[in-house]
Parts: sequence; structure tokens; C-alpha cells
Amino acid sequence: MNSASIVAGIALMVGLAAIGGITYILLVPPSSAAPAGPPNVEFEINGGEFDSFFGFGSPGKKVDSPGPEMRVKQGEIVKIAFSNVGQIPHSFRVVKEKKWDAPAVFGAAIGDATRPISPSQSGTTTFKADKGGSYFYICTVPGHVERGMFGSLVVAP
Ligand SMILES: [Cu+2]
Repeated sequence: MNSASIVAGIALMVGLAAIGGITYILLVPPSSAAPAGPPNVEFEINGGEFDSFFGFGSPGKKVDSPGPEMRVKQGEIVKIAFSNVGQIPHSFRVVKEKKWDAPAVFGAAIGDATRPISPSQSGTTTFKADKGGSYFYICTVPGHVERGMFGSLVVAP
């Protein structure tokens, strides 16, 4: 083996290691801080369509707009289970601004615009409501907020 082929071999290995590292970064999602301890309060919420609108509703009730208000106390660990009872994909996210691409507050999100929850599927999120204030929960699929898919979440200080 001449030195040129050794250099080529090393370059190839370095290249493969770099690709492996990038692939690892792309495939392994960053771990979100899991709140310590069991939830203090739990909600179940459905999302779906009604008439020509989209909305949220408590289990056993029709989805509506706005969805039912959720109230928690600051510092509580909140668990939310979201079920898609509709015919098209939906998602759940707590936000400060009622916009489909607003960032998640408290890291509270179930599905997103590119990977929403499919019909008949469900998911959960557990988070610490560590800042008091008025928030919204929304569906992040573009266009769904405008068709009514939101509700309010109040974190009482
Ligand atoms: Cu939706």
C-alpha cells in the first residue's frame, strides 16, 4: 500500500465518521427536561372537526371552538393526553401567541406541523407550569387555528 492510498483510506474513514456523527445528531432528538415527580393534575382533551370548523373537546363531549378552558396552579406538574377523534391529522401545543408556528411554552407539545397525530391516535405531554399567566393551547397544523382549533390554559400564580 503506498502512502497515497493510506491517505485516501484515512480521508474516507474520517468522512464516514463525520457522516455518522451528523446522522446521529439528525436522528436522535434532544432530550427535553422531564419534570421531576408525578403529575399534580391531568387533562384529557380530544381534537377534531365539526361542521366546517376544527376544535377541541373534553372526553364524551363534542369538539367545539374555543375548546374547554384548562386551569392549573403555577408550579404544578401537568399531564395532558391528547386524542385525535377527527378524520385528519391534528396536534397539541401550549403557546403564548395563538399562531400555528408559535414556539411551545413549558415544552408542552404533542405532535407538530410536520409530524401531527393521525386520526384515532393519541399522545401525552407532561410539563411543569412554572410561570403564571394566560396561554393558549392550539393545533399546529397550518390553517387549523384559523378554523377554531384553540383553547385557553390559565396558570394561576
Ligand atoms: Cu388540527
